[in-house]
Amino acid sequence: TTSSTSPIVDVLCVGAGFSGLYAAYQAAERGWTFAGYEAAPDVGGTWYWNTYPGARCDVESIYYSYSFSEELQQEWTWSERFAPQPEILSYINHVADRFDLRRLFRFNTKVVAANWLPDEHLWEVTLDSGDTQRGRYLLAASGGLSTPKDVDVPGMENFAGLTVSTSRWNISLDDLAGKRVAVIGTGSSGVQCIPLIAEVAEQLTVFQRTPNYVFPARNGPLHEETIAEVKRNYSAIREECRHSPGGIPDRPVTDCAFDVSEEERQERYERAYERSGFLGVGAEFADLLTDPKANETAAEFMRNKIREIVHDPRTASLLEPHFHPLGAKRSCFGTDYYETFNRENVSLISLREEPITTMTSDSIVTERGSYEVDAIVLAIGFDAFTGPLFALNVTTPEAGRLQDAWSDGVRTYLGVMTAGFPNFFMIAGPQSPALVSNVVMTIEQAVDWISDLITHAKAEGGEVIEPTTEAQDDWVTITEATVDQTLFATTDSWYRGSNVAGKPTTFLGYVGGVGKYRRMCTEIAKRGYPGVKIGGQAIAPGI
Ligand code: NA7
Repeated sequence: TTSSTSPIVDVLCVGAGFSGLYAAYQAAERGWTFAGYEAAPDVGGTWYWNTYPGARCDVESIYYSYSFSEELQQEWTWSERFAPQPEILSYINHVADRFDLRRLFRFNTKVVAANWLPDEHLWEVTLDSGDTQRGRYLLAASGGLSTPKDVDVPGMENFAGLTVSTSRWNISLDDLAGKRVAVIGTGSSGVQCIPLIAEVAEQLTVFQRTPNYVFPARNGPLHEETIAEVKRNYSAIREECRHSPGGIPDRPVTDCAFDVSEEERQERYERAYERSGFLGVGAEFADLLTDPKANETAAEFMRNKIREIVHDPRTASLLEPHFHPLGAKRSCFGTDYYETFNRENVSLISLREEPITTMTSDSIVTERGSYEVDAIVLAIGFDAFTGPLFALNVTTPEAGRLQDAWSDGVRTYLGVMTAGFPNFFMIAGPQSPALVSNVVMTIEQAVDWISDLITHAKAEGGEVIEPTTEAQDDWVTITEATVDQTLFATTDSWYRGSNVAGKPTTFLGYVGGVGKYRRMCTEIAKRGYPGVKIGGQAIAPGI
């Protein structure tokens, strides 16, 4: 069929990960009809797909979880400081069942187009089956790190051995046992899977383009007393997270790297290195992300650690990050990452010394040599934030497609809406704090704010919601001015779209802090949403 006779719904939603499920929960709470679509066979979003060995969250599990239900946070118990992917996925499944949200989604179903019908004030989504569905509001809960980057490794199509991507992992670790394996990419995904693949592979060759800063994750079981303590104080902890810079409890530092002696600096880095996590080395002084010289002291501390851990001096020097400031590109948290390079069966190739020129059916060919392998693991990252949004082909007759409207870079109001696309909302979208925060906090805040705005508009009798161009321009200026003060602005990374060829450079997040952002959004709501046009008298019956 090319059309459907399903009744018009209030909310159309793409994605059944953390964002989509909470959006469904809020819709149900508010009595709105909801039609959700999910490409995967089940809930989970990025945690459904990223099942590679070692996949885990590097935000601590007690924070990286929903805060909206006291019962939920009391009944669920995390087993480790950093939850492994299977545990996060079972948590998401638990939430879906507990709040009866699964019925609100159609699985194995992709939204391939979304068109605004200006006369009806409705969105019409087209599904990969050809079916269509109409609804008043369109929520993109499609995630920031959900569209894998296109494979841009030369000659990949020639390779006849086993190929697997971390973001679409579909083999078992055993399938790599006794094989000569290559891993291409050393971001968080590569860093997490490399030590585990090394344990089973006959030979592992890591192809590294840019060495990153890898902190020891210091993962471990969560002790009963810790859990009891957290549960006793959960609502206070969550409140602290909501008003913190990163969506995790803060550890404020006000002094700068050169305010203290060299000796004290080293001691503090050591303690931070032991503590690890996002409040570790990279957050030890207030100026590490703004002053390159200060940053260099932390960077050099990490390089020393690498030289201490890795026995072979040449391998150690290739692993030393020299190409970007610490933290300006997403830092990684590993377990035995550098130690893995001391294994007999592991070697490291620097793609800066010898770029890949092509592949043959059984080898990776670089400018210096040829490496025979049985399997290639791609850990090359994502087309972050805009990839998943553009895949929806969101279109209005006036503004055209979202990707055309944003051809010179992303433009949003609060990372939530964009001018020219009425009733279209992004949850944890580009230019929101999602990028550099505990994203679950950002998701809850966004869903609450969007839902309140819709409630407000309904009460006003308006059903068309759109930000003004002026408010949007202001927000873009704020996000740029905020990031321009930091080393993020000058470092190539997926944060700025520089990992995807041809992607316009827009810093994809707001780095002013989760707490500050929340205050701004709350204030805007209190003032009756000045920046947002609410119009369109109700014309469709029944909603
Ligand atoms: P990332 O962090 O984007 O890492 C991708 C890695 O792959 C990185 O080391 C890249 O090197 C490398 N890469 C990408 N393309 C190529 C090609 N063509 N050839 C060789 N090497 C390549 O993705 P992850 O999946 O690890 O992590 C994404 C986020 O998920 C992470 O930040 C957390 O927030 C969770 P480069 O640095 O570009 O030189």
